[in-house]
Amino acid sequence: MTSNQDVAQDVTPRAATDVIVPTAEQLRWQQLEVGMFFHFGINTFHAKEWSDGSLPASSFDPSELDADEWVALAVAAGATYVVLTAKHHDGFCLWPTATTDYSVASSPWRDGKGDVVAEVAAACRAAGIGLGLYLSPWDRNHPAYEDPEAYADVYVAQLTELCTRYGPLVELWFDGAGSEGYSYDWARFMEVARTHQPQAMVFNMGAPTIRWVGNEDGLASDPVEYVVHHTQMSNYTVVTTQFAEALYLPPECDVSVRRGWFWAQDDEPKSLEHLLAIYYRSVGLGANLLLNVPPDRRGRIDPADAAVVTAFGDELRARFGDPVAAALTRTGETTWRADLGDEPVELDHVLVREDLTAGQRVTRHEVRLGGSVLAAGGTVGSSRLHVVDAPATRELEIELEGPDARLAQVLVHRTGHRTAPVVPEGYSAPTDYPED
Ligand code: FUL
Repeated sequence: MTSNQDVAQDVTPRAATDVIVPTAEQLRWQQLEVGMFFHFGINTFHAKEWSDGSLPASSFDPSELDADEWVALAVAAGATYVVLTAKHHDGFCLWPTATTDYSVASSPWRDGKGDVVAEVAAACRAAGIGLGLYLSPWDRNHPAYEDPEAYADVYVAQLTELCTRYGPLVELWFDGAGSEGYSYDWARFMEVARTHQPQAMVFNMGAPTIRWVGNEDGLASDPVEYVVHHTQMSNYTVVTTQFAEALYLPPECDVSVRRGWFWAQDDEPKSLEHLLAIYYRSVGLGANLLLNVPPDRRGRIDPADAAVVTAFGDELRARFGDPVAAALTRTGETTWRADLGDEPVELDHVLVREDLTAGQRVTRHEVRLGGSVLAAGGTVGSSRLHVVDAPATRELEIELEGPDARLAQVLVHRTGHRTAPVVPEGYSAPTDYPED
């Protein structure tokens, strides 16, 4: 038996009594499964991961920006939403904002009349996928940042512009990096989100509805707890945010297709095997995956990135695009029979989904065939993928432990692969501050 249950423990244990019911919006977001992150901004033009807000706006000049191409790649990868860095830590705004001159309006791109956020929003609308926006709280350019009260006005204005100009948003991404020790007026920021984008998920800060998984490798680990008492702040600190009470916060696993979040000439994409391993360890463990693909200085997708990300989407469709759905019958307090039809079905993967409408309840589970255990693990959540070594069969047995645990769906796949893809030995995303 090969399975993905033997991965490291998550850091956020919950009490057995913490069953919290998710909102309909949270459940909808969990079904989105894969998103695509686009890191694009002033850094793109200087091969930098972070910059301090002093790089000239005049250097932002993509020659062939094509948001339709970005979004087409997201669709090819199987993503159902995108998240764009509207403003990274350097403070450079990709939309013409009234709050600062440090924006596309001061750049030569489209004669200072362009709006990257609008172009990406239009491309998403045309492709029928969701849009999320990243607005860094940490702002290294705006003079008001030194004064939290004055900066709150700026941030409220920026968030209001983003929440009112570009249609419905799937997600508002609040990155904790660089914000240790700073006191933001989250009550005001959340009021903006609630007023203008009540359905949008709030990532990790303020009054969050989804959380950061706790690393930038794109990897969740079993158990994947949706109910937690704290979130972790960023990859560069051990600081956490504690909540007075437990919250239902399903995790999102963010990872870049390259080492860097922004495009740089000398960087290169991860292998197909590595991307598949990330998928198995994120979506396959019941977490969303947010895969970053950084547009280059032309404002186009680097062909090397496009090739591997397209291959990733193709491979996912080849493996999981034609499942056999089991008919489920409850056979006991904790057991279900999963009928696969009249003829024996060949299979090498089993996907189990928990019914989360009354909260996350499964703490342990097994997939069995004729009494022998094919796969076992802790949480199931929105989707739990197991690689199994099994003969063709007409039925499986599923056991779910946990208070009033409920089964939603069982799918079996014949992918031709009987081992899970693996992350290259020793790979992990940087945890030191990048150089300015
Ligand atoms: C980090 C940031 O510092 C990186 O630049 C990137 O935006 C990543 C998603 O989050 O913490």
